[in-house]
Amino acid sequence: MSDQPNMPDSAGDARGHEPAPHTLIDKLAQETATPPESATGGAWTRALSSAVRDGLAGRWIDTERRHAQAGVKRACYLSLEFLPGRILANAMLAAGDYDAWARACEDLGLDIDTLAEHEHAPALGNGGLGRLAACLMDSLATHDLPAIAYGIRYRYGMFAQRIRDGWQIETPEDWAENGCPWEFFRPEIAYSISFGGRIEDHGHGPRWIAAERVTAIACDHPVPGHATDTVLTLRLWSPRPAEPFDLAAFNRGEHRRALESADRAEDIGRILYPDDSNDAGRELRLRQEYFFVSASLQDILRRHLETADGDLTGLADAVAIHLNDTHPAIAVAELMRLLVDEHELDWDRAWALSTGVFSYTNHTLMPEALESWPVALLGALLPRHLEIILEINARFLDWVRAQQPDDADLARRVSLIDEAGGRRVRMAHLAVVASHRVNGVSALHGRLLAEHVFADFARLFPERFTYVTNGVTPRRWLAQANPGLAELLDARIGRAWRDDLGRLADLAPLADDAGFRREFAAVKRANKARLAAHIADRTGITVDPDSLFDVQIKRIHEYKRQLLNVLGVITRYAHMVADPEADWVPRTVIFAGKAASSYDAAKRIIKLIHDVAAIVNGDPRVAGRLKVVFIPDYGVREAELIVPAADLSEQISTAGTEASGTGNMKLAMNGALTLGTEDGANIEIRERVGQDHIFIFGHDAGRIAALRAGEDDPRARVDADPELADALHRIASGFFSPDEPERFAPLVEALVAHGDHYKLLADYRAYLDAQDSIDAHYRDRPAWLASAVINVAGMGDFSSDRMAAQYADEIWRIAPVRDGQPAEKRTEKRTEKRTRAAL
Ligand code: 26W
Repeated sequence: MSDQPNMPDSAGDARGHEPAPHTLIDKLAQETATPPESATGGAWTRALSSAVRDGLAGRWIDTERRHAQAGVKRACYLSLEFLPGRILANAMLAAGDYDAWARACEDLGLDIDTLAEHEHAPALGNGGLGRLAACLMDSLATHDLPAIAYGIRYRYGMFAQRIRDGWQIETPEDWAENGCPWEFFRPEIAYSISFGGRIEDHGHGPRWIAAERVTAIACDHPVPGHATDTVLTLRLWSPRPAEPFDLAAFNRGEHRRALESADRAEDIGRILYPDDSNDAGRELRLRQEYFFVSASLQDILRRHLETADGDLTGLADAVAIHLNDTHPAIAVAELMRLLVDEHELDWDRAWALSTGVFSYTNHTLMPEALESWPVALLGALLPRHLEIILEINARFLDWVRAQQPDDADLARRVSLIDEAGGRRVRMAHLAVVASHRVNGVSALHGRLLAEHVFADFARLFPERFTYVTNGVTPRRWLAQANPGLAELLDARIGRAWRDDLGRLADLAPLADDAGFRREFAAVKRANKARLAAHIADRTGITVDPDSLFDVQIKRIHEYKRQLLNVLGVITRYAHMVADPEADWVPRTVIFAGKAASSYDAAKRIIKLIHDVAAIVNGDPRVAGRLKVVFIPDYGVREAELIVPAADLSEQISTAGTEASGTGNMKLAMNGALTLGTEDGANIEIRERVGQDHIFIFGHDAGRIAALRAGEDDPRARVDADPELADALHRIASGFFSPDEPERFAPLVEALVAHGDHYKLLADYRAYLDAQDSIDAHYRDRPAWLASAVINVAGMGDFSSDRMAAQYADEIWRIAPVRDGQPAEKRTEKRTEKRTRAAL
């Protein structure tokens, strides 16, 4: 690290620059060559970021040194997505010098919050899975757990969402356009990654003669722990062409062609793939996966060999390698290739090491999201890996047949190759076969994995299957996003909740304290006013901060059922128009979320929300008592504004489809009541906050499965419920889209004519009934506020600190490192153990 510009070359300057106005002025000169009198806000932000970053550098170097000297086992987290959000404020809060920097800024006539707004966050993920990776890293760092995360440095992250005439428009997200002060390119940490070509075997074992090579360069981001010296590394790989361009071709005048191979290399890091997308670009996606996996494993082995005198036998005691979903599953074949072909281990020893190091978290029950690759594509791009996968499969299936000789079909079902309809490699099966732990992300999801998705594997390897319920970091989602509530908590229950969220339980008795409820309500009101101003700024819509803020914020997907919410809004609107004088509870229904660019139904739902909003918001009979808003460009930043202002959190996915959800946790932690199905972590939230403080409705996962198996008749449901028929009719007939009456016909047809796969119609009535109970509860102000307080108090278990501790103890078997020694395992904070032999 010492050869990096702008970093102190000795850890002696560990704390870097102290917060002072003159430091900022110096930094302004060094970073931007601008005098204070002509500096823009952006320039000051660069100066501040640079000063804060300097403070991290020494601790970052020391952490690396401490981990190396302690010789402890380290977790390596492989993830194709990371959504860290803005880093500057978080880094200052972590170091405990936010207030001091704020004062330094103030002395210069600058507002620190305004400066922070200039930061462009790395948006390197689609949704929950990417944000979970960031929350996990925050917790690992805060609790001094030795870990490193690996991913891709996408040049363009998740697309920016614009709304034009109610439709989503995707535009490239150039997050690093103005430079990112938090990244450190390390050209000296570089690996060669091969693609294509053929295998030769001249009697000394197979040799891969690759057709193409790309270099992976490390680009490191610091992940500071809070109130500790630990700073972990997020290492993102950036591709470089082996040759910048073909000079001979260029000199012949073939300028475009001269750049072709360089472009192909750069393409690997060009963009983050949106989820659920089409077949286009699938080869590029596989190239991305292999690129980052190969670089990461080469890095892991190099570091291990450096400290283990070239001996690989202790690998599984030195590293744990975690597959964040199936996206990095090609790592299994790559590690075997490195161990067998490059390091000349025999197959059985290599396989024992592999199953010793790998573990795998699944994040989705959607069959279409379980990746599989055509055998032909994988063989063309990674010929040696295909051979290795086939060898793993042959040995595995031999073993399976010996285990279960009576089940003739079992081998077909568990095979790594799906032979039906074009041969494909099932990446999830590869991950399961090679991992000593396979976990779900909530209790229900863990059970559904073991009973359905991976049922055959759970019978073969019962000891592997477990679950670790997701969690979120209270530092970002409470302390940083909701400073008003954080201050109130500090005053009433002390500061310990920040790294021991279980302490929130101390709040429960205050639910009965009218004075506390008033203070709590004042914080919520201020957050709602802040959001109302943001909504006015972004959408031009005025909303009433005293109305009930009802929010559904997440990726737009049919399984998440934003459309059920819209049906509820339409029915409420019809009721209001029919009886405008009644005493309606004023509501603001807030949506935010992105639709995958190729997902037509999801994009139509966004348009429907806008069309419904235009009619409802403008109807004088409603008189502002129902407003619908869609906040564009949902991401970590928008979530930080919306979450603290929510009264009601809609978590209404079809039971058995949402693996966990983490927005549900963030919202409840900030005092929103949940309106949810018996899905994902909603079930565990109910256990913690109690039946009376949450609104659970609808069919459970078992009933949904039964409906899908044939009992359901969507048309009969519509015929039996005139309000449902009316809501659907309004959508289908063009009531909200007179300019194009057919616009939403496909959405209604999916429900009525094509089997209503996500069972909106089956849950519609129960959803409306639950909404009615919510209105009644909201009218009783003290009761509602008491419920909100009880929700906050009950969220102790949903900290990513608990999640990180479980991964560390039960899956990776790593222990915290402080001051050069592995620390005592901090078991006292653990909640009940959840690993079982079988679920
Ligand atoms: C095409 C590959 C692909 C498929 C799905 C890429 C990305 C995805 C998702 C968007 C994965 C995802 O974010 N899953 C979410 O993970 C969260 C963290 O565990 C869970 O809380 C959510 O329930 C789950 O949807």
